[in-house]
Amino acid sequence: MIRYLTAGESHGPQLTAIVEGVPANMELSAESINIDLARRQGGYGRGGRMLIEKDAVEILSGVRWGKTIGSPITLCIRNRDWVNWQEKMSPSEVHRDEKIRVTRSRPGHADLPGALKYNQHDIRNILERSSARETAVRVAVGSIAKVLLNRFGVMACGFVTEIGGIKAERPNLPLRNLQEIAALSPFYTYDNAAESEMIKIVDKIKDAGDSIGGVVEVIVSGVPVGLGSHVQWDKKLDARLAMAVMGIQAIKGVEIGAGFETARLPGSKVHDAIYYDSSRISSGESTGFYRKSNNAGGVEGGISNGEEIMVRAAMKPIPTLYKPLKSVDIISKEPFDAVVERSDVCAVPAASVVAETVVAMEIANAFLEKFGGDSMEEIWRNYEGYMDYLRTF
Ligand code: EPS
Repeated sequence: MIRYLTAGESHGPQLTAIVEGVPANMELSAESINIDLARRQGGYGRGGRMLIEKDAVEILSGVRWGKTIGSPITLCIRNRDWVNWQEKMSPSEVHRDEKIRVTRSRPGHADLPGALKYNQHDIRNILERSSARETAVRVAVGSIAKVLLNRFGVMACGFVTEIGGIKAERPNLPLRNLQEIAALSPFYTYDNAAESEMIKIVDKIKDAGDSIGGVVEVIVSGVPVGLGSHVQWDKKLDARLAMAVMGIQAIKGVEIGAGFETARLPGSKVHDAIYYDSSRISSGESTGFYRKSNNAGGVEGGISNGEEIMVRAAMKPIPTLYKPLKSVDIISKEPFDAVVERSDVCAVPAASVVAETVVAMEIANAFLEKFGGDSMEEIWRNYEGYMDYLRTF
């Protein structure tokens, strides 16, 4: 199984991750990871910081001559803004300057609970790490998982499906086509009509000095039946996906398949009937069992059922507002109106890329749990053996 940790502050020198458990002999390049990093930086509604940063990953260990070697992979993304923060973020005592302390806690951020918890009287010591800047390196990590999954025909794609109440309709097209449409959309959505409404609402919100949230969706195709397990709560695939997605900054709700809608419908309209057609096996499927609907979102009893995995997440509006919100100074205890100099109006498109990559990491881990091996060749043998067995079931 793959495990990883990230480190780094938003205005520190770099973001770092150490990723252990990636099998040997997998082709991996910085260029392929950089494609996802660029996607995360794009999308309509980003603020001034994205004009400064141009994220590029450096691979510092674990890859040799274009292939993984089984050792921990170290990833690094340098912060270009660091040149402006070297003294303000210096690890050295000589640069201490109490005059630049941040004491005004911003509602909706980790500022106040973090300052109280860690006994910090400079909120910068909290906000630097709670910042969504950290998601850059999480995308780089998840991008490795995508490469692994792609080798086995598993594809994860993130989309924006709602901005400020404007909902996108999913066209009846294969995932590959949806991905192509979203790649050309400034909102990373598959519904062109909804997209123009989304642009209008973000412009309006920006002019009003406000911010706006939305819903992102990750669809994963090609996931074999049998990942995750019903036998223990923390082995359930849906539980693991929910944790990974909820771990993204500003996410306030997660649903699988029809999600909250299942609470409003009778069972006959919720559960997906099961059918069997043996000719599916001869046309390349691993099993003849199939469904005509997918309200379960590809997971039954915590186990993947062979249908598309579908995860959706609600992102709250970014809490840093140009429009002041009431708060209290942590030193003087005086009330003030929180003001900011720089923020994104809407980062939902970026969140769709982050969600895509963290979902890919969870699926990859469940995949390795089932088919695990130390090299890609060993995983292939395990995977093929299981597929052969499924076809004869
Ligand atoms: C963020 C605040 C902004 C965002 C940042 C997340 O940064 P700054 O304070 O430097 O203007 O741009 O997002 C990123 C830098 C990024 O790469 O996504 C925050 O407070 O979370």
